[in-house]
Amino acid sequence: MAVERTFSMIKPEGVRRGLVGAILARLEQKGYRIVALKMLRLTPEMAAEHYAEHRDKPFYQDLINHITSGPVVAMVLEGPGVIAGLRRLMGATNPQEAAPGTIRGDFALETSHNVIHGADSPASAEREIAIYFTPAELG
Ligand code: D4T
Repeated sequence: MAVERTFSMIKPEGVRRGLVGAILARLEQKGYRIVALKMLRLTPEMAAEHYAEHRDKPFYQDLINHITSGPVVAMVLEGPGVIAGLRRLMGATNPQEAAPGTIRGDFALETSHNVIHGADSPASAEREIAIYFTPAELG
């Protein structure tokens, strides 16, 4: 079976605050392989596609405004159990509830600015990878 892979993104405040290196270091130290990596600024169309499942949520417009407010770092990570493992490394969605030692627990305070995204299922991972990367970029 192919090695499991997932999609992750360092959100604009993570880039703005200079946390890219610290966050990538944690992911690599855990043992995950960075298969593809790019910095880009999301268009409103890409943001809408990424967050389609949240279209009807009250926080949707703020989410779109925020995620398009500056460059993000998008990546594909590979490793055994990486989808659930990345979610554990990220910590709870609300950083005030995220355990110390997790990325959100150590680097964030607000749900709207929780510094990192990680796909929550194999289907989401594949859907999100296709928004950001071409097959050729995945080596
Ligand atoms: P992502 O998708 O960014 O990895 O976050 P989670 O998977 O942990 O959380 P989510 O899908 O429920 O939320 C997506 C995104 O919306 C922001 N958000 C969420 C927000 O601004 N206010 C809220 O009340 C919630 C629930 C944060 C993450």
